[in-house]
Amino acid sequence: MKDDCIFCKIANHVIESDYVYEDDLVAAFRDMNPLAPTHVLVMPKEHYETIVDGVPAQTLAAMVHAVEEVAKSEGVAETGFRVTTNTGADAGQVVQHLHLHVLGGKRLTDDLA
Ligand code: DGP
Repeated sequence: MKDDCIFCKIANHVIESDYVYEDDLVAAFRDMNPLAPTHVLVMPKEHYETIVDGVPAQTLAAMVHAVEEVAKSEGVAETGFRVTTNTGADAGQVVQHLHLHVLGGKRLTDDLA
């Protein structure tokens, strides 16, 4: 855990949040500025800055599993949803702790770029 990282603190319950899924490796909680009816952040409990920061395969698999669990529990697995991860400055990454955005619950726009 990185002491000055807000997502480390939330993922490890140093600060509590609105969790929707959790296991040994991963936590998922609602984004504080939701862009869609479902906007959940899925992240590892260990600190990695981005998806290209040497994340172990087991952790990546746990994150994908968490996406499936969240999509099902949020009711968007059938209707459709989007998974994104902002990586670095050009993508506008604000929090430097790897996280996947799970967005759904409405018809999403095409403007990914
Ligand atoms: P980005 O790093 O660009 O993927 O954006 C970070 C996202 O994390 C943004 O949608 C807002 C959200 N966020 C930032 N700080 C907190 C927080 O303390 N709690 C929650 N629930 N969400 C946060």
